[in-house]
Amino acid sequence: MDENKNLIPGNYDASQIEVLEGLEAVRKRPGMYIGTTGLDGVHHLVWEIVDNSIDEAMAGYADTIHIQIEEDNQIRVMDNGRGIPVDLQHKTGRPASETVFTVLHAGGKFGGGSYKVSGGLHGVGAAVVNALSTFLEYKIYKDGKIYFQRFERGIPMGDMEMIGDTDKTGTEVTFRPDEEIFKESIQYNFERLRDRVQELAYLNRDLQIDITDSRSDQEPKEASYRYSGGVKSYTDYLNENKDVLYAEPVYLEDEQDDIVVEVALQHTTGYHLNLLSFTNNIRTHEGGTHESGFKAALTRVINDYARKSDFLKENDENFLGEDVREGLTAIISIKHPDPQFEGQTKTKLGNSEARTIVDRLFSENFERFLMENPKIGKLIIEKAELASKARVAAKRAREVTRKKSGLEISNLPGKLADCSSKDPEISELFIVEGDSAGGSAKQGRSRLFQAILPIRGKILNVEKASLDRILANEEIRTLFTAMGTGFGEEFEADKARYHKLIIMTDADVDGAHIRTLLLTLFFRYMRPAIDAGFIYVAQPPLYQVRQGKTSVYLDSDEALEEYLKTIPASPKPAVQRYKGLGEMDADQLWETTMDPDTRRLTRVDVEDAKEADRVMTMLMGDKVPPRRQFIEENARYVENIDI
Ligand code: TSJ
Repeated sequence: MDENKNLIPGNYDASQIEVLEGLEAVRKRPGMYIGTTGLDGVHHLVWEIVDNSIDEAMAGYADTIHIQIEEDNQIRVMDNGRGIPVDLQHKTGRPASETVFTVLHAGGKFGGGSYKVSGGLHGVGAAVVNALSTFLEYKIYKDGKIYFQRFERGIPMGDMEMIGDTDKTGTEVTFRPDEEIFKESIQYNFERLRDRVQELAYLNRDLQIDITDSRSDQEPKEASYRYSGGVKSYTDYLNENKDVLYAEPVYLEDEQDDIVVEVALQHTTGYHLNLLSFTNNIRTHEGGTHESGFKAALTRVINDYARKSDFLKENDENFLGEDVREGLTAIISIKHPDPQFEGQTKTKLGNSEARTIVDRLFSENFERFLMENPKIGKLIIEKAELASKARVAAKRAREVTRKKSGLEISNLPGKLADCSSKDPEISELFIVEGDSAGGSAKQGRSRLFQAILPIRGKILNVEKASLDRILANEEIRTLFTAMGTGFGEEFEADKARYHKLIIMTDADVDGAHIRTLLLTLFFRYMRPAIDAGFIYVAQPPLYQVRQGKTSVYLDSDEALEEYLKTIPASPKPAVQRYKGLGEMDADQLWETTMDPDTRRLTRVDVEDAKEADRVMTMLMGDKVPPRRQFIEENARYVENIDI
């Protein structure tokens, strides 16, 4: 092709100057287009490109996508779709494909072709990726030919060229994020990209997506996904380690006015709702019309079915939504030509017709499913029935707890040694394992702002227990009453009587187990307290070394070994290993673990609590194989664990 026709240098016209100005704007304010210039921004570029291939697949023209991370963090995305149109456009005289990569917001709406449904909160287009890359090259396989063009920092290095023949069709784009823009790092996190690739494969049934990582400074990695069950397979995956009420997830699907809805659901024997909703492959964290339609329709159809099949008698009350959702895992995926995203984080679907179509899907298909599968219908209803009974019992128990949870000390549990301060900001509640450590803690504490609640043995495992049983547990009731916050959905963080809740357990496996149990409890029923940063773990030492008049506390075998190397051989150091907090006297406990000037506390974040919850689910769930595997892998650490 003719050199002089290049955008740069020479042959400027108004539209080409506009193009250059557009690219310059993107490089000047990258944050405006992709949010951040951290690693998230780098990953954003990848999804920006991959979304186009997903769109082609959703339109039914592609079924395979490859993503290759290559040397120097260049990345290649390929699909076997129709290939981006290459025809010359009247207005600009440029090939449509060049426009895609140089004009902001041109993607998908050129060359006459545009998609009904398009992925992406992203959707800022390939031109933004191009502008923020040191280089970008495309190869288009189309009509028996291969077309090629290269850009550097968004600027064409030549016209599109025909470089060969082919019998394939598809699009291949290779680019490298510009470290002048992404100053933190352009090192992709393979695992993060892989997890989203897997999610995309679940959300787009039968679409094959491969991802490989062949950067020479890392281990080679690869993953490949294709699910013929789509969101139904996703539900299976989410329930992999759980006990399910019926073997196969229920799958429902409908299409109307170019809106596609898919729902998969399966009840487990657990107590928690796990509901994931998506619109055009984007997770709708804040829910919206599709989710509320789902909840309303599920409740209505199950109640209707329970009446028709005489499970609910004339005078029985209807099940509430929370009853039919207890232990439910569900995925709602909707593909919509014109989604309206609302809410704080723009992850709430606003389209009212989404509610209508989900509602219809349930009225027609779920009702029929229950009629045709009465055994499953019975299991679902029996589960709802148990849930509703537990709900009524819990309400009664809660009323009792609430009456007892006034702020007057006279109403507080007897085992609690409260502090004298009434100022939550400075007040601390130590939850201490065992009566003897509890005794030392009560003696050693600063009574002004430190309260002590000893708990005995292992508290009830919250994973296996329903709400009414959790509340019936003495130890747990005491804890919630002492905190003054209520719990679960009625939790009120601003009622907290202490802004530090400190878990103080032994530095052994049993201590770790009790800590895991407590964190699981907080994760499930006091989540806002974790978010508010109220939960801490105390770090008691493992060793005390005395030599002459000096005494030093140490945390680990390694620290002990290191320390012993640094001190003189005589007089002979005396090493004491604390098996439990109970072995420390009141002064030692104060000095090592409770005194704000010398103690070490670790604040618990949601990730810590989530991990505890995950371990707990595995250890305590009814499924034996994952539990056995975990115990085998961690035999060294869990030899004493009592499960
Ligand atoms: F974003 C992008 F441009 F960089 C990009 C686009 C990157 C990658 C990896 C793939 C794609 C892409 C685009 N794959 N498939 C398509 N298809 C079209 O653009 C296309 C093809 C044909 C027609 C038509 O109406 O004939 C319409 C379109 C939108």
